[in-house]
Amino acid sequence: MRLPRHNAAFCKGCFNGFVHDQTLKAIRSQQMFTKDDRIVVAVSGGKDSLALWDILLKLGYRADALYVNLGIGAYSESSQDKVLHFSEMMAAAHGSVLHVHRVEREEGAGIRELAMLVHRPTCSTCGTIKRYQFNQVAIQHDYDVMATGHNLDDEAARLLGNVLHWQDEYLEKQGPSLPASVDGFAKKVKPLYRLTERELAAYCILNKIDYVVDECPMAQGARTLLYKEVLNRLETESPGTKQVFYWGFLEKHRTRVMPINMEEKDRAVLHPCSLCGQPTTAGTCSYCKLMARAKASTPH
Ligand code: Q46
Ligand code: ZN
Repeated sequence: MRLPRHNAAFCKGCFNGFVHDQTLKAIRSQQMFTKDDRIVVAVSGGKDSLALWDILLKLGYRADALYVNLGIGAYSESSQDKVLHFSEMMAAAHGSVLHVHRVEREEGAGIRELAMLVHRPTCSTCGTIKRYQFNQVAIQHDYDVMATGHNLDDEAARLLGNVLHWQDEYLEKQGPSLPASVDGFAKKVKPLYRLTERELAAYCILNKIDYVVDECPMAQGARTLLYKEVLNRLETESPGTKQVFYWGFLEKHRTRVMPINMEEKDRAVLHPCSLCGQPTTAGTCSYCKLMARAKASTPH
């Protein structure tokens, strides 16, 4: 496996060592969690999240997982199959638990139907529901931290989007470790931010992790895909561009006092939702509002 950005090439054993080292470096340098913490990994059936679950278990961390079935036809069924297969073959041997949440069963309709009922884009409806469910499982089952499989490509593309539109508020909050700002909000971390999509796909293939290759059908045409293409083009011409861009941002970010101020700002404005108790800036949280609107629009 050639890694031009590190000016190196690895055999299978050394490549696995490289992936594990990069993950450990991320966990330790950002103080994400320790061996005593209980972690819940957000798995989708894709390469990144399954690789993350695998890596954390092999490194000896206490990692369970949550899969949210969005009810998007064949895509959701095949991604759930991959998650169940990994859980039975690998995670169970480590005593790791998989939680499954089915949107159709719990929220009464699939993500596309819910989005139509509330007249909102599917991805924003999906984001609200996933954030809510992950946070709820983390709190209910007493997990210390929630981990997602976002990789270097995801984070660099997101940074590019935020910079292009000068979205200061998002730039302030972008980072691989978001503290639990108030009681009722789980700490969120991204331990794969030092690894690229290509490296994680290779890790899955080398370690026989079967993952769903197709992107979610709703992602087609998303801006992020365009930003990834542009960054890949730059990376081909000049290896290391993505890491210089994103890691450089983190380095500059670290030297500012922003994260502490953000935490204080969040503490000041968040309080429990009047219906479900999860933290919100309004009287009722966005999940409860969304579900109330969906219910009101459902034909009787
Ligand atoms: S938001 Fe949109 Fe993704 Fe949800 S509906 Fe699919 S593409 S999965 S990260
Ligand atoms: Zn609520």
